Parts: sequence; C-alpha cells; structure tokens
Amino acid sequence: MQELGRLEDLPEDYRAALTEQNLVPLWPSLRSVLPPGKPALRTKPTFWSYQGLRPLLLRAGELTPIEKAERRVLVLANPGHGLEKMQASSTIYLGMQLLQPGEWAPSHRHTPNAVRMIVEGEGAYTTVEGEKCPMQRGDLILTPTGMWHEHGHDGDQPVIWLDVLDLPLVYYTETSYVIEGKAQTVTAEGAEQAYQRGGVVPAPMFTRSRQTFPMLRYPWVDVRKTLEALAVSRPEIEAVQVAYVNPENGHDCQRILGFSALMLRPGEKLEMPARSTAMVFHQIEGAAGVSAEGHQFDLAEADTCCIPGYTPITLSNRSAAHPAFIFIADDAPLQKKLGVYEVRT
Ligand code: 1HN
Repeated sequence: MQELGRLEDLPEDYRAALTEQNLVPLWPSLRSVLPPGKPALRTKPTFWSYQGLRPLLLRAGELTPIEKAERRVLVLANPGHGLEKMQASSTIYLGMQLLQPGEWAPSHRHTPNAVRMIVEGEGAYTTVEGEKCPMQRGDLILTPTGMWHEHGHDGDQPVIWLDVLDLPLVYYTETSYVIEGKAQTVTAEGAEQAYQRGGVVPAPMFTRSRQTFPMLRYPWVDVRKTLEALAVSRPEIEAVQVAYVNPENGHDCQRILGFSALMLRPGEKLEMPARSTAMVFHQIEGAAGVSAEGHQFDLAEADTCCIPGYTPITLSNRSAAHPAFIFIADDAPLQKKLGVYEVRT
C-alpha cells in the first residue's frame, strides 16, 4: 500500500492557512481512519470479577445514599477507551447497580435503551411504563428508549444487577438526554405470562399487539428451561443458544443492542468465528473460559468480560459435570441496520 504524505511534509504557513479556515488535509490521516483489512480497535479484551467489585459496590451503598446517587452504579469501563468514557465497547455501556432494602431509584425516562440482567438478591422490582417487573436472578428486564422506569426494593438483602445500555452510541450521536418524573402507578404485573410459549401470542378478537416492546421481562426459569430442552431435543446443533426477541414479530428485542443466552454442555468447547461486533459475556451459572487474541478469562458466576470485534473467540465449559450458562450482548442489530455486520469464516 502506497505511503502517503505526512502533515510535517507541508510548509508551516500552508498548515496555518488551512487551520485559519477550518480546513484539514485528508491524506495524512487517511490510513488511520481507513486502515487496510481490519478496523483499528480501541476496545481491549477486559475482565471484571464479581467477587472483586462486589465489596466496592456494597461500600458505595454505605458511602453514598441513594438520594445522592439516583442510580448507585459502578461502571465496568474498558481501559482501551479510557476509563472516564464509561464504555465497555464503542457502543456498549455496562454497570453493576446496587439497591438496598427499602431504597427507591426514582422514575425517569431517557433516549438510551437499557436492559438489566439480575445478578443477586430477592425482593426488588423495576416498574416500566406502569408494568411491575420483579427481579429474580438471571431475569432480563428491558427498559427501552423513552419508557418510564424506576426501581424499588421490598426485600431484606442487597439486590445487584448488571445494566447494559447503548449509551456510548446514543451519546456519540448527540441524542442522549433524560426526563425526570413522578412515582408511577402500577397498572400491570406478570404481563410476560401472555408470552409463555413461543408460537402463540395474544390475539383478542383477532387483533395482534402493535406495541413496539410487547414483552419487558424474560424470566430466567423459562430461558433456562428452553436451553435445556434445546440441548436434549437437538443434540446435533453447534451452539445451544437462544436470542431474546420480540415475541410478536421475532425481531431483536431492542433496536441497537442484541442479547442472547448460551448453554455450554458439560465439557463443551465452542469455537466462534470472528464477527465485526465486540461481544460481552456474563456468566449466569456455572464456569466458562473465554479466550481470544491470546487472552484467557476464567469466568465464575456473575463475572463479566468484553472481547473486541473481528476476533475469533473460544468458549469452554470449565466443568465436565455441569452446564454453564452465559448471557451475551453485542451490537449486531445496529451493525446489520448499518450494513457493516460481518462474520469472517
Ligand atoms: C439508568 O437510567 C439506569 O435506570 C442505570 O437504572 C444506569 C446509566 C447511564 C444512564 C442511565 C437505571 C444508567 C442509566
């Protein structure tokens, strides 16, 4: 590839004249914005230990009252982006949030989309647009763009969950903002029961739901059951994996980030081809190894890691006796809409 002229090759007065008129020569920067064959990736393989962060999060509960935090969160930041940017990848934000018994995180709505993967504790709930969603370990709860949400806790132990947002992307597009609101009135509970079984959806008087987000809570008990059934009924499939989708139309459950759950059978090793998306892996149950680019992360329950895009990844179950369950987040829905999604086999 032809080497291009450098900025330093240009006379001082010419560079100053360009700057004066807010002009920039392309050629000194062309190779860096358009590198050959593969993007320059800021996202670094990064691991966050739950046992490591948990005491610090509990201490935040003592140091900062909920009223002074609104959302009491430690952000899982990728050093490749700079910790202050609060990014796990170019598009994904991750945070571990703590709610103590009796605390309330007030109602608001914002443009970034969020999901919560519940990690620990009983008795907390999120109310989303009037629908009360109880939080149980492994549940996925959506709070999509523009929808009111608040968190409460009637239990007696700390509750901790993983927040996954498309905040870095929405912030980058200069569309990120919040509106504060009053406590919501609960108008629905257990709404996900209407979608208990794939293939049948509510159709009162032959009318299907037109909601963009018909299902807000994906209970782990059901997802786990589905994965186990898949492992038994389809022993030949390469990956025992399910996608979190809109049950009315089968599309990804949110527009920017995609979510799935994967079961590694006892002793199983899974080679995944390089994809253009960075990926987040969070251990729901069991123990898995995640290796990529010469890095090897051993995930125990509630551990999380991030692997940059364009990288083959090997997942392995570290137990020969028990299945391992992993929650996966990526930005494939966004990349597919943009037309830049690739799988390199
Ligand atoms: C947010 O609204 C929540 O509602 C958590 O629990 C984390 C991070 C950035 C922006 C908004 C929540 C968030 C957030």
